[in-house]
Amino acid sequence: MTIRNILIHPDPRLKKVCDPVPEVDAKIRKLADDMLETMYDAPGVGLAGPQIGVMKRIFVIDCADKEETPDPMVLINPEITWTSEELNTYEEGCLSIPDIYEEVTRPEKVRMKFLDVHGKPREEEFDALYATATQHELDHLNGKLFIDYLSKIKRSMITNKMKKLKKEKARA
Ligand code: GNR
Ligand code: NI
Repeated sequence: MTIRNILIHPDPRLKKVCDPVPEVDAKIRKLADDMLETMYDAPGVGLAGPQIGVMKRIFVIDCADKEETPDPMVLINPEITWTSEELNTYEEGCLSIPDIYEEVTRPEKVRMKFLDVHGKPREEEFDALYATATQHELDHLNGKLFIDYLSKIKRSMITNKMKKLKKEKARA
């Protein structure tokens, strides 16, 4: 397995709509392994293809508590089939926008259909942190970041901060 480099906002690849995965083959399974390793190393509760520059509709999540056994999930070509009317506000972060945390309101529960790592069609209901994370990751596949839910002024402040961070990183 390989830890891949995580792209930092702003990057044009984080703004693009990703392509469906035509077939869940060995290459996709290797990609999923790399994404899980990269997510655990970061560490984060989710990671989407475009965050490592892979413009495909795939993300991984693991929202298990630290004390619990790991719960790695791979979602390929995910689609929302139902959202609850009840909303939930969660302080979100993103590995592509390090050290920034802001409240985002989303449906409290969602159902998604997707292909698992074996290419098997599945449908699952997500709640709590799983619901927040799956919606945050699906947004990545559509070129959307959690800061897109904030005011224009907040978003541009965060973007400027990230531009500075990237310059510092390039120098180091
Ligand atoms: O690690 C992550 N934590 C998190 C916390 C609240 C809401 C969403 C997330 S996802 C984020 C990892 C990430 O950037 N995934 O795209
Ligand atoms: Ni993210």
